[in-house]
Amino acid sequence: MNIIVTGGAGFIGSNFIYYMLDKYPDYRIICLDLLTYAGNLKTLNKALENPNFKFYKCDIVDRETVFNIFENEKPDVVVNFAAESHVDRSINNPGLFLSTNILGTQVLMDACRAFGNIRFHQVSTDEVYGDLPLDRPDMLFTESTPIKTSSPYSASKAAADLLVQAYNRTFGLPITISRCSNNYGPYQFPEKLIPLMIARANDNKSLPVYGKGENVRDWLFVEDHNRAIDIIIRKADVGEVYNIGGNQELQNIDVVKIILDVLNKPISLIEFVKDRPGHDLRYAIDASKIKKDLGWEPTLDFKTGIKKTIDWYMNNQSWWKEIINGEYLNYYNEMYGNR
Ligand code: NAD
Ligand code: TDX
Repeated sequence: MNIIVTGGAGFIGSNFIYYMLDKYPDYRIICLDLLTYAGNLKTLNKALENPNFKFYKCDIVDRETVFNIFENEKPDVVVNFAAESHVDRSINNPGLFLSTNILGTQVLMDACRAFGNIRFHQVSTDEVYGDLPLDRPDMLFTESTPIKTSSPYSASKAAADLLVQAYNRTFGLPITISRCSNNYGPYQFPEKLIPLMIARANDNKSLPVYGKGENVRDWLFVEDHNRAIDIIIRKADVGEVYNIGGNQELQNIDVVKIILDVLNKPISLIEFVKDRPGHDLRYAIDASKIKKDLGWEPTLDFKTGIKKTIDWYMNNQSWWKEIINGEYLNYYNEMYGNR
């Protein structure tokens, strides 16, 4: 089996590559990644030593290069992780999100059509459903919840998600889609809530919590997400859409307090800052369809997963410190300078 993994130098994609190389020693994994600010080739150092792994620095929007790679590599399956993925950046620069997330997905699906109707898996997100009220714990996103987005990021992911469904209906492309809740774990870029708070708390810096910290996210350990994708690409029927969630809903303020507690740092590091515009209130997933059809369930609760994650960040400080010493510093001032 030859699998093209796009966005494999980023957080979830790199974890997926290691998961697959470990589980299927005879599979070939071909990674396409543009190495934007969020992609880090160092993350793939160990994979690069494996003869069954190949890396191409490639923009998924670049049709000619993508088609050449497909022609040479003859993939059986494509898993599309590549995306601009940070909501705050999409508020500052929506155009890039529309290009990568929508047009890049189109180019990849055109290549799948051109080289033999290759199976295509789209890594979508629960953010396509918009948000749920804070005072209705009974409400959950199901796969038939209407698409209703809040940020340029989620709108671009929703457009891609719909385009993938359209390619199935119009052209018969064999697709599947997964819509997952918030991931955490090793190799997450320290601009997202959990790694940002771990890195800053470790350095005794203030922890910027948006608004009152009341917003709720459902947290899933990254390996549980990748195990679900593996099951979907091997077992799911063509055309199916699956929600994936951890069933671990927490308010942001509680996530930050747990991190402070594990790191033995004072609560006084928390600083409430101006809220994110259009900030989604609550995400919560009904993942009963994937359990019923494919037998997938999350294995790690948040308490266990966050300890593993904090251990990883403490044992791999050079990975995130090198990021923070680079472009990240300018980015941080751009985002938080006026808050
Ligand atoms: P990430 O930002 O860590 O990684 C994205 C990767 O895509 C990077 O390596 C980057 O270099 C690459 N990339 C960006 N633009 C590209 C382009 N034009 N061509 C080729 N490569 C490009 O993101 P992540 O958190 O790992 O998310 C991966 C996917 O999962 C995304 O599609 C995201 O929407 C989705 N998702 C993420 C979460 C989450 O909690 N992180 C939850 C649900 C869904
Ligand atoms: O500094 C911060 N302070 C803060 O309070 C940051 C970076 C975030 N937050 C809040 C905003 C959110 O309510 O924490 C929550 C999580 O924020 P992010 O880590 O930016 O994630 P989110 O906006 O929930 O989106 C994530 O989950 C869905 C991923 O980034 C998306 O790619 C995925 O689709």
